[in-house]
Order: sequence, then C-alpha cells, then structure tokens
Amino acid sequence: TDPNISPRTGMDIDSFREDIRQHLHYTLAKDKFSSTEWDHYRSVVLAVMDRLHDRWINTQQNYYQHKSKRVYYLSMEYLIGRLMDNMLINLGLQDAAADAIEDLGLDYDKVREAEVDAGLGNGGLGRLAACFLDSMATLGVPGLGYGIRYDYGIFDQAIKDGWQVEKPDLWLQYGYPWSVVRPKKKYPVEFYGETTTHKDENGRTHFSWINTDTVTALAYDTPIPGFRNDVVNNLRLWKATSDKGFDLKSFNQGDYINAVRNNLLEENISRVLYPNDKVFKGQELRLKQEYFLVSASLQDAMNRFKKQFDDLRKIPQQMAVQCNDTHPNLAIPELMRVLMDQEGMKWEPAWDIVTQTVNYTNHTLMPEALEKWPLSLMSELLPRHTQIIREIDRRFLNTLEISGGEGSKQDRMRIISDEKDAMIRMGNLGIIGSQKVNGVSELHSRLMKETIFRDFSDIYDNKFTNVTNGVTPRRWLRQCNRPLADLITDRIGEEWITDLDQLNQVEQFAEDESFQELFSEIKLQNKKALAGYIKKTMDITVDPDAIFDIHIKRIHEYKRQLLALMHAITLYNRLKENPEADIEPRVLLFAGKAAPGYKMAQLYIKLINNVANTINNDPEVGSTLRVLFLQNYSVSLAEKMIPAADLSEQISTAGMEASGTGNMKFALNGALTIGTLDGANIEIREQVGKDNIFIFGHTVNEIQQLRDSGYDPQRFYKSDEELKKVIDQIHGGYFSPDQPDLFHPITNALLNQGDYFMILADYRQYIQKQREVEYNYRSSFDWNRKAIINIANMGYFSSDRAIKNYCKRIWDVEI
Ligand code: DL6
Repeated sequence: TDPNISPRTGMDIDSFREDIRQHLHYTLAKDKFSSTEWDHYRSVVLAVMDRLHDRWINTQQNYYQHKSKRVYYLSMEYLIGRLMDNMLINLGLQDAAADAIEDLGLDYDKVREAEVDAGLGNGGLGRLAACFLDSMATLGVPGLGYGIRYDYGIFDQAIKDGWQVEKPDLWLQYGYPWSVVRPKKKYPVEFYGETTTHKDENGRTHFSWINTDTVTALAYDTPIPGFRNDVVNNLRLWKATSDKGFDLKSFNQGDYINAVRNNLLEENISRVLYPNDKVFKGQELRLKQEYFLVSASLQDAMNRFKKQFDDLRKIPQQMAVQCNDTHPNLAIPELMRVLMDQEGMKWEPAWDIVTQTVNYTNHTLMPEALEKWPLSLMSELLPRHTQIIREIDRRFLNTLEISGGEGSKQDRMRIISDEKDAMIRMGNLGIIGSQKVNGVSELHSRLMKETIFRDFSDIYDNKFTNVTNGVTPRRWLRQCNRPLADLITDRIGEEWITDLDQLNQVEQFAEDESFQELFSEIKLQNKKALAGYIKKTMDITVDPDAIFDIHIKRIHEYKRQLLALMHAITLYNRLKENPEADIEPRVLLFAGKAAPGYKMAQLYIKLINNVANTINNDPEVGSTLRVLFLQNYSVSLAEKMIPAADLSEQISTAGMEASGTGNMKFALNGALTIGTLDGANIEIREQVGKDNIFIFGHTVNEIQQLRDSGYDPQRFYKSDEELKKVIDQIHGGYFSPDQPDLFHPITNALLNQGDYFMILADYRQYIQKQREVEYNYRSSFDWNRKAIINIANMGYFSSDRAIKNYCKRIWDVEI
C-alpha cells in the first residue's frame, strides 16, 4: 500500500477525512448523534497523531543511528498553549485538514476552540521553552524537552467585582490526546534517607544513599514536529506515581483509607505548577519537584547514552544539558552523584564531565527571584547532594586566591552562605558547575555580569555569554495571523517561515499603497475579530477604528501596568475638562495574571477594573476612551490580541525586564512599540531604527544616577499638575467611592515608599510620547509604513536564530 494515501497516514483530504471518521467511530465509539465538539476535536487529534507517529519514530531512530549529540532542555515550565493548529501547520496539513473537517459537516474554528490550553508555565520563561522546542525541531536539532506533567497548570483567572479569583486549571479533565503514556518508562526518584560510606580494598571511600523514600517518575511524551521537515522531536513530561501499591498492613487493620493515602502524598509532587513569577518562596514541595525533574531526566539521558557508549568521558560530546533558569540546577550535584556513586568515577574526572555538559540560562536580575534553599532543608531531603554541594563549595573556595570574612568577595561567591541559617545559592552553584551561563538579551547579559554575578565575571569571563531570546514565526505569525502571513508570502514567497531574515524583503513595500491598504485592512479585520470576542465575553462594544493599545504580560510592578493606566486616567481627565479635547480614540487593553500571594499586583487588577468602570460608563467620555481588563490571559488569548494591536506597551523600569518576548511578537504582527530602553527593546530599536519605535523614559544609567542622588518622587508629584491629580484621584477614592482608602497601598508606594519602579520619574515623558503616538496614528500612511518596517526587521527575533546561537555558543551542536 502507498503510505501517502493510506487512511492512517495519507496527507490528502480524503484519507484524512476517512481517518477522522474512523476514529470517531472505532476509537471513541461515537456517531453523529452522540458526538460532541470535544469528540470531534479528539478524532482530529488522533488523525494528526497517526501522521506524526512514523515521523516521530524515524526521527528518533535517525538520531540513534547517527549517534547524534542530544540537547536536553530541562525546564520546570512549558507554556505550550493549544497544539492543533501548530501540528497541522508544521505537518503541512492545515488546508487539507480544514477541508476534510468541513466535508464532515464540522466547523474548523469550533474544533480548534474545543482544545484546552496546556498552560504549564507562568510567563516568559515557559513560553520561551515552548518556542525553543518548535525551533529545535524545525532546525533538526536532536533536542528533547524534559518537564513535569502537572495535574494543574497555571490557575484559571476569573474577575469578580474587579478582583482576581483563582480557580484550578482542569486541563487534564478529559484527557490530553497529544500525549502518549510510556508505562514502562519509569524511574525511581529518591528522597530523604541518609548517607553511609565504606572503603574498598584500595582504601577508596564510596558513598551510598540509603533508607530513602521512593517516588516513581512516569513518562508522558508529546511529539514536537518541525516545520515541514519530517522531524519530530519529543517533549517528555514526568508524572509522579507511587509504586508502593496498597499498604497491606493498614488494609488488614481495616484502615482502607491509610492503605492508599501514602500514594497520594507521593503523587502530590506533580500535582500543581507553582504560580509565582519571579519570587522565590522556598517551599519544600517545590524543591521536591525540582529534584524530581532532574533525577528522572538524567536517568533517562544516561540510559540513552549507555545504550551506545561505554566510555563516560564521551558524555560532553554526546549530550548538552540546558537548565532553564536555576530551577533544574540540581543537575550539577546529581550528575556528580551518578558518576561517582553509581559509576564509580573519581571526583576530578566527574567534575570535568559535569562542567562540560551542564549550562544555565539566567532569566531575571530580580534579587527576590534568586533561588536560595535552606541548607537544613536540603540536607534532610537530599543528604547526599548536600555533601556534594559542600564539596563543590569547598573546592571552589580553594581555587579563589582571596581571603574570606563576612561580606567579603569570597563570602558572596560561595555556594553555601556562611550565615547562621546557611543557604544554598542556586545561581552560584549554576555558575560554578556549568560550562556556559547566558543571559537573554544584550543588556541583560551585560547587567548580569555587572550586578548579580559581578564577582564571577572577573574569574569566569569565558563562561558568560548572551543569547538574545526569540519567538517562533510559525505560531506567532503564520498561525496567529494567517491573513498577514499570506500577504507576506504572496509578495516574497514562504521561505520567511523558516528563514525569518527574508522578511527584510517586505521593506520595499513599506510605502507601496496597495500593500499598505491590504496591511491596514488585515489589521482592521483582526481588530474587529478581537472586538467581537470582547463583545461576546464582556458585552462591551469597542470601536475597531480606535488605537488598540495593548499591555499584556504578568501583572508586576516593574512591568508598570500602573503607568499605562495613569496615562488613561490623564486622558480621561482631559476629556472631562474639555469634551472637545483633541484626543485620538483609544482602547487600552490589559490582560495578565497576578501571583496569588502578590497583594500589590492583585490591587493593580482591581484598580484597572475600577478605572475601566468609571471611564467606560461616563457618558462625557463617549466612545473616545475605553479601558478593559480581559480575564484569563493565556497563549490562546495572546494569539487573538497580538494580531489586533496597533500599539505594544513595553514600558518596564529600565534594567528590570530581562528580555521580553511579547515585544517581538507584537512587532512581528505590525504593532508599533512604545517602550523603555530595557531588555530586547534595545535590540528591537537597533533593528527597526529609532524613527519606527517610541522610546521614552530614564535609561539604566539615568535611573542609577537618580537613585544615587536621592530620588524624590514627591518632587515630580508636586511639580506636575496632571500627575498630581491622577494620584490624588486614586488616593482619594475617586475610583473607589465605597472604600476611599482602598488604593492607598498603591499611592503610598509611589509617594512615601520611594517609588522603587520610578513611575513618577517616567510619567511625563510617557505622556508626551503617547501624544506623539496619537499624531503618528492620524497619518495612516506614516503609521503603516512604520508598522511594515517593523515587520521587515523582525528577522533577528526568530527563535530559530536563538537556537542557532545556542548550538554554536553553548551546545557545540552542528546544524
Ligand atoms: O527569557 C524569557 C523571559 C524574559 O523574556 C523575561 O524578560 C523575563 O522576565 C522572564 N523571566 C521569567 C521568570 N524568571 N525567573 N525566575 O519568566 O524570562
């Protein structure tokens, strides 16, 4: 039989349609009367999986036969979103699938919308991991993503009375058809217990870790196809299970519940994703999760290695381990333990292997995010690792030719802080034990060396490198904005999908009237679609001709949602004073989740909603201004919002946003950026040119100067009438008449607690820059030209480029 037209594998409409029909009938036992949208979606997934399996198996065989060096990406988060479109696009099946689905009398969009987002991440770090998987597969890099299959991903956010309410994310409620469970791929992961030593006949000491508690890691695999290249990589997520089975003793004593209870405790390890973004909380269960990921993944990787190689010294040539932030940095002591205690190696050769294999990416400079585990907790949970970490620390100190003492350089560089309540600093461990350490934008990588890791950069200059982040053009243009993708393809061909630099050919159309017209028509349609979504979900009408000004990301003070909101209040006040004021209609849209324990961020959400309420219901404002908070921000919602944006808000306090990746997605979809000189905004400005981006605000150096000279927010408050009015309104209950002091924590932070995020310092410049935005928007020719120039210069921000950089600068993998 010809596989190309077999119903299980054929890439034509007929085979695909037949396969969907058969799955509905034979796999799901449903007919046209009983089937639901979920069943339709599931049958489509099953038909897609049929087409992935050959490629998946072949790819893995191919890597094996060629003894390819593997890249193991270790990440506690993968913010994958929906997969159906992505799979179909990468398989080159989207149009055939759409026809087949329609032939069956089904609605493609409804089938697509039946999929639940896999939200196994908090924000940038998790979404970056998902983009990287797509790029590794597209470039044919033998990459394997390891993570945790949380029962509950990032919480669902509802808004009640303006406040965020968190609800469990039931993404696995009906099963997850994109994954295949591997019941025989199980590894024991040990915790607690104690260590013992014994000497062998040569007098060498050997360590063992005994009397441990065991949890079993069970593999679930999801295929990751490259873009039309027949490569299918793997994302392997571990679920915690228990092998203990039934505790017969309890059962015999009539205690049925306790007989199974222990299992549940063990299974808790993969229960839930920690929803904190950039704040380290130190919970024991989180440390268990981190070790669980590391241990299972390294056992799996070592197994694969040992099937083909005997000589452990070949490990660095055969595998590169990439730690996505410090969370998996226990890979360093774990690999040492495996090599020494299980493989019988001595310290030095083991250390050589580890430090040529493991790498660490830093994603934030925020001190509160840096992981520091109490030594006491670590010794209890992972006694053998603690010994190894102590030894790494001891040997490291010996290499330093400086003296110690409290507050000394040596003290700062140690892994184990020498305080009373000693802590293990995971960042320091990462630097000392890795081959390469990278930041995620030019600015961030520089600041990382100058600030948090300054002491290390002197001695380890070669270890530090930069790889500026990127985003996958498959999802963030071809998938989320098909009309724009098609327009571009129509003019320059479709090579841009895998070679984003090709977009620079679009620049020739920047002033081309017909191109501009088509571009602005597409933007308008995208805005109408978003307006339709807003109408449907919130019953609020917004004007698609207004500027769609969008601020979407986690809610955090440093990202300064408050600054964007203060601009809206300023416009509102101007309109109230003069209903004829020359203000361009604008819809300011926010979306984002706040960490459950982050009170200030929660209050921000409430303030946004209260301000929105006031403005949207004020007849004097008419339809000139709308402020909205869209609930439950997710990858899927981003895919609706980004293509509809005119203006992308990237307004973090300079020096605080490591890179940002939303900034790249917006510009790729033809939005103009208003932003500070922070993170990758700086590189975006370099690429698109300073006339095509709206930059404002204090720079990193200026902020430092301001702080050094004693920043006084009151000075700005007192000398700027409009600013004063905005703050007074927030403070005085204008937006919370029933509870006038509700927002005092916000105004206090600004006026009495030093305004750490420099909102007052940047306010006036921001307001002025927004004025410039309005003027520019009025000249649609200029605006569209700038937007098209932005698109044309986004080539650099493809995650394909980022992965190529990793291959060359860090992994030593040829592509
Ligand atoms: O590198 C991906 C992404 C950056 O683009 C963001 O600027 C940065 O804030 C984010 N960091 C995190 C959490 N970091 N920690 N821990 O998501 O990483």
